[in-house]
Amino acid sequence: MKKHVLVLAISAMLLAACGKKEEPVAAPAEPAPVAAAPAAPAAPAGPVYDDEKVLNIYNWPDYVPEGMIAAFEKESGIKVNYDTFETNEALHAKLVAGNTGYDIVVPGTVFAKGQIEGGLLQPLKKEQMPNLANLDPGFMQTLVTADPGNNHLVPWGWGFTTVGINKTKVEKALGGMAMPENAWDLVFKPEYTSKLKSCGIAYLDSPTEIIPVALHYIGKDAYSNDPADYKAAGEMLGQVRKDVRLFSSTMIDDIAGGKACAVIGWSGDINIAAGRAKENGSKDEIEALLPISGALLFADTMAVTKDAKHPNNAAAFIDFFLRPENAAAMANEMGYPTGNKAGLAQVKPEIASNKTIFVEADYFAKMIPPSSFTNEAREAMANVYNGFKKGK
Ligand code: SPD
Repeated sequence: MKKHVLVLAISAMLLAACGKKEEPVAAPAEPAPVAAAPAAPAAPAGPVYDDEKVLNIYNWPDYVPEGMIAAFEKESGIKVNYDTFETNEALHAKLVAGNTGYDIVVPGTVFAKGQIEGGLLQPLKKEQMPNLANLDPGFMQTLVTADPGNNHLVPWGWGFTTVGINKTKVEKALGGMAMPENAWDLVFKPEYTSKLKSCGIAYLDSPTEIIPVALHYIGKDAYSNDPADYKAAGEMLGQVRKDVRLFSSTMIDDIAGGKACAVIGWSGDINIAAGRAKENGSKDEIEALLPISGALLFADTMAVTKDAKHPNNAAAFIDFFLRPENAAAMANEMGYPTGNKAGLAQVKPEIASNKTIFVEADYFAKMIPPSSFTNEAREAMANVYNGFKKGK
């Protein structure tokens, strides 16, 4: 089936991401043995809950289907406190500081590898998660580089960082000028940005979102550790700084409401903006693009913090999320697939055929697979990014 081919395609691409050395955040842990498959050990008769019926979740904004948390609360009697963070950097800083107060967090794998090695996340209670069996083993294999043995991470959603446009507004702002062959030109090339600044350019507000795509645009490794590469990326970005109107990691309403016509954003969020604009009566066409030179893949994953106060409630929620209907809702409502094979049958046909949600195998060949960042690389990227943002 086509969707299965797609899961395999992302598996292959993500597997290709293996091998980057990651600096541990704190004390390095012994490498865990690699599990053959994500299958769970024999499950207890039903969910196990902690005495205190509370669960504290820290996730990205606009990333949970409507009613999912309420459905879990109703079924389990657990009160969920659901907070959001806007960047991997923000979550990482909280984890490093410790005492987060959160039970479940949702780091991208590019950060999770170091967080596991640093002992910031605890092993999953797999025996309490029978629905782990719903996950695609090929997809789970792609997470092994970050999480040996699949012992800490359960996929929440995956997608890609790309260029999103309000086509109607972009065409108008470009006047007679043709759309570029490479969509990244729209946000990185002064020839285009100087025109699109009139309808608004928005960038995600994080060094590890912007510097990798900028590096890729100038022909460098998106996950380079070379300071000279960062300098070159900073110089390229410096040329378009004056044309960037907004820095935001919650830009759905900015796109849908007309504050931005060209963005560096996340695939699912751009699709949500397209739907929201329509709901609001706009006739403008909003699209997530598939740049000819590729887009940056990411996978966000649930993990339990090392000092979680409600680890059993966390396991119960993770297992609940892994039900096929919840996985399908992530794709149907949020525009992000989850790597849950059992949920594919419930994905709506119009979502399954959307090539910016379930990307076709041939485009995957162009995608930039996830890797991970060393502490030094993150610091150097932050310096370049902050200088760029300040216009220095
Ligand atoms: N609406 C939020 C989507 C979450 C995206 N996470 C992206 C991480 C990319 N590095």
